Amino acid sequence: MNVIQLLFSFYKQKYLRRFYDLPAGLQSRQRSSDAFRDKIREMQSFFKLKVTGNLDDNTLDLMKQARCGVPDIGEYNHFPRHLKWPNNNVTFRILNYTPDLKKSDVDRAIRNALNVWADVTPLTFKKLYEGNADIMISFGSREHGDYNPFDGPNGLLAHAYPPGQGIGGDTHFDEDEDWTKDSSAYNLFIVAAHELGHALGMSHSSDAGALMYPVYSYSTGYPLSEDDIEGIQALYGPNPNQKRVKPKPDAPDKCDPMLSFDAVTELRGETIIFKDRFYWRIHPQMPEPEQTLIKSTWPSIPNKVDAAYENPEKDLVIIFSGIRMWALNGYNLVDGYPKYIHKLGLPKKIRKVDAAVHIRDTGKTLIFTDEDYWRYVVMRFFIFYSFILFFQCMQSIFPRYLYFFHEHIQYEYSYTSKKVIRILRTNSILNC
Ligand SMILES: [Ca+2]
Ligand SMILES: [Ca+2]
Ligand SMILES: [Ca+2]
Ligand SMILES: [Zn+2]
Ligand SMILES: [Zn+2]
Repeated sequence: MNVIQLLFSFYKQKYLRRFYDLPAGLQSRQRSSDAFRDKIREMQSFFKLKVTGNLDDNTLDLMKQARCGVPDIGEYNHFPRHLKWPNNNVTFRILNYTPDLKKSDVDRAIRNALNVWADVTPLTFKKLYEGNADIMISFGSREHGDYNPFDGPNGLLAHAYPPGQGIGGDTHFDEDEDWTKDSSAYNLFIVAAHELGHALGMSHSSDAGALMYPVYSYSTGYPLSEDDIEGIQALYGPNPNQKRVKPKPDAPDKCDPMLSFDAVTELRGETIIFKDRFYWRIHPQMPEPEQTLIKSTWPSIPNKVDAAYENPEKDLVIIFSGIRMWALNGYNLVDGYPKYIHKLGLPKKIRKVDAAVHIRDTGKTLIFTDEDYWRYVVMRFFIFYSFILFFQCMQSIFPRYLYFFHEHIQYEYSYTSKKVIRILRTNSILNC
């Protein structure tokens, strides 16, 4: 083991100790490695990864993501579960401010984050400027007074304590992060809404679409999912004023018979399927498709992908959303993007791409738009079959076939014989 491997091994143990209560300093080597593997399994099952007990790439990738400092396993939380504030009028106080933002931006982020929860419950929040409030909010770095230190930039972003006396409800943000009101670094409103969920008694959710999912991701719009709303209403009941909120759509169910896709592409032998804020990754060696939030892998790509294709000769995947496109090399974003789709020579009136595919045999890329179907050959376009207008999405898995996905049906099209040879359900590609 070299120094880097050794440091990394310490880091992984720390992660499992912090979030999965891996006991520190067990005597026997055998027992300690068994405990380590058990905790890896617990973590893999929480995050719905394949449960192997091994630190595979997916597990390691997750460990590197920025997240909340509260443990994932409720029973191992330092406090009993299902704590709540005894009355619905909760007080809060902002003890200090981050220099990263204007004071008024911090006030607004905290107020909006509290409103997210007030919208769906009978809770009201009163701001105090002195004395002791139920929820004391502060920014600090490293050891900041609760023997629960932060870790410098990235990694842990914030933590909060469940309702109760003293430190209960208190919410701390890591000042070593760069706090923003947009997506350029960590968005204070989103992190605050998550942490204040803990301060009201919520534990972590393993639903990647929930606000209470422990890993940070940026999104716009109302941040609660159905899962979050059920959780908070189980504690406090619904809002008697019937404030109508539109929850974020839940993570799509891969076996929903009516499932349709937004976009499909290959990526170095894997298949990537975009749907809403999520994508599935299908690897030939993995029995189960893996579902991840788009934002947690590519924070700058919008939550709605219109089309995508792989150009294997250039080892690039092009992703379209609205009038812009992004390029990936492997899972990494390529510098110099996003670019406008009109750079491809599309007419200015085209505001989005419906589907795109690259045909390996010919080295040509086909781009579909609302009104027309284009074949793109080094800045030249010409009209192709008109029936394809209706198909939202397509891909080629095997060199001889194209798969046209239209709503919940897929058509297997042989472009050597130029006809549809099989009709399948869209989600058959997801093992359903
Ligand atoms: Ca308190
Ligand atoms: Ca940190
Ligand atoms: Ca800072
Ligand atoms: Zn959390
Ligand atoms: Zn703290």
